[in-house]
Amino acid sequence: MKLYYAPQACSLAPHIVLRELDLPFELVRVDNSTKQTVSGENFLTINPKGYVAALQLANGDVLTEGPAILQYLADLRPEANLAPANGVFERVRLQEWLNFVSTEIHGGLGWLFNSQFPGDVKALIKEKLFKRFVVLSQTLEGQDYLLAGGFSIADAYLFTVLRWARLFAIDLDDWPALARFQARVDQRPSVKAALAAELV
Ligand SMILES: N[C@@H](CCC(=O)N[C@@H](CS)C(=O)NCC(=O)O)C(=O)O
Repeated sequence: MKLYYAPQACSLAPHIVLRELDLPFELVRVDNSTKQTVSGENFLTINPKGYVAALQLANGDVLTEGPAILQYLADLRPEANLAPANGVFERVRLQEWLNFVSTEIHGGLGWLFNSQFPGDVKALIKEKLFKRFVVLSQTLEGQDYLLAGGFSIADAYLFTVLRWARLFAIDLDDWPALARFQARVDQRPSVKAALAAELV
């Protein structure tokens, strides 16, 4: 498998999960401003949507959209328990979190990268985002991870996008359960290895 990624982008989540699962993979760095891979390939021929993450499978198929990629990977090694089995209620709970992280947290923080948005618009975005942080805190005050059963792909995703908070002068210490969550996930060997690999 090939994971098309950009350093510190949302593609870090499937990168962490590939390492959690100890699956063989190749990392292909994409320059998001030029849409070229490190070897000069036109990334738009891989993913016409033009964004990471994209996962190319051995048969050439390309899978996009973080929550889909994460679930595909987790199901390759069900024994690692990064996702409850399909067909049980907890899987739907996982999907509920994946969607929340995608639309409310990834989406919210993602808007803040837009340099064309004026300060007052960004303030409104932050106001909404902080309400979502309260929702996350309510769960993470009572348990270490989003699912009661332990670390899952949703945590890899949440950790990835919450890392961007500091870029926008958002101090996660204002939500202590979130700061503790970040510190906890940051300690995982898969996370350390993925971050180190992306800095190269
Ligand atoms: N809906 C996509 C969004 C992916 C996304 O936002 N990727 C960002 C990096 S975090 C990106 O590559 N942006 C570049 C662009 O849109 O040109 C997903 O959930 O995977």
